Amino acid sequence: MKKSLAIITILILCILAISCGGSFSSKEEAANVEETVSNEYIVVGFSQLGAESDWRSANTESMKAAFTTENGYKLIFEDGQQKQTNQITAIRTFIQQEVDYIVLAPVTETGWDTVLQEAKDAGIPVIIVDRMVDVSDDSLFTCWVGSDFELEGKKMAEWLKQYTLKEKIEPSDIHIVNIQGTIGASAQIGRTKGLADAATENGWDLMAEVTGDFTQAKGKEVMESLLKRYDNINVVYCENDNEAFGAIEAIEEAGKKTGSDIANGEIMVLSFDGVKEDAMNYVLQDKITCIAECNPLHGPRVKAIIEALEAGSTPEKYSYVDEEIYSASEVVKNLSLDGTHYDVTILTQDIIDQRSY
Ligand code: GZL
Ligand code: ZN
Repeated sequence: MKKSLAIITILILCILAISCGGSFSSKEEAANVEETVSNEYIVVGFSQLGAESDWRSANTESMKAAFTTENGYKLIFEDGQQKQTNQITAIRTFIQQEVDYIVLAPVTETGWDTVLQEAKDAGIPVIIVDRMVDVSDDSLFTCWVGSDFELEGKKMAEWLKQYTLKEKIEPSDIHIVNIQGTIGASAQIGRTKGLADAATENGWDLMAEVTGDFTQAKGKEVMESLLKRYDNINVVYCENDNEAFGAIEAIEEAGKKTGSDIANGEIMVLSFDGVKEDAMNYVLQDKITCIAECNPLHGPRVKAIIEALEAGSTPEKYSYVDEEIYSASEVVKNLSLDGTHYDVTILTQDIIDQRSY
């Protein structure tokens, strides 16, 4: 679009110049016109997967705040409503519009090869954000920015293991269900694997894995059916906060209480994301006992990648965002995983107030 925008602008200039008798009435007008020509925008087509969660809203805000006209960008935003077909259509539209860059937040990992090949054939760089794409040829995208989802799952499972050791809870007394995210999304694949491997290793009773599609409504529906199926659930692993909100509603409507005191009949809720206000406030109230953060602020990172590409340099192919683990419980203060040390952030209102999302 940058290219054709410049051509159109120059054409308008010529018409203007001829119609004004070949010159401009004032220096100021010429400067204004000059400004228009130089005011080239980098046009970015962003295919966002949906608006299913607080995390997704924060992610969208971060991208919109980065790609403003003040910063020299024109952002074309398309919401895929959690359907891959909508995202593929959006990418094809961006190609027709001759955008300068395509940014894709893919709903699931597979099924992108054909449309990314079309973008490559059109000479438009593609940057993947958040979840990963599983393509036959990784030259089909230029860069990826996101989270290590399996590490998030491993951190959460390690937190639970430390908790059971400190509280002297037998591994076989952990009766856990997993309300999974959208099946096939990298966040679901990684978080599910992190728990499943730990359950096997530690001897936990992982009774069910059912998708809640990262939404509050589905999370509640799934929790209601799990409570009917099992009378001994004492840990609920939710693959995002919005599912956790739904699960907590179902648990409370069933006359039970969520909290860390599983020895006294409370149902412990574990979750991912950590978007304030609601989720982090739930941790302060011990309605959610532990959250593995998932950082949604990809806007500045993608902007830096585009600026690097514009300057002709080659940014890292894969860049991971840093993420914490939060709990109000003082029982577990740090984790060590594969030789790496992670401090648990013991959550306070001040910490929540200082967070930017
Ligand atoms: C994770 C992201 C997930 C969030 C959910 O990076 O893909 O999708 O954890 C969101 O809240 O729906
Ligand atoms: Zn430390």
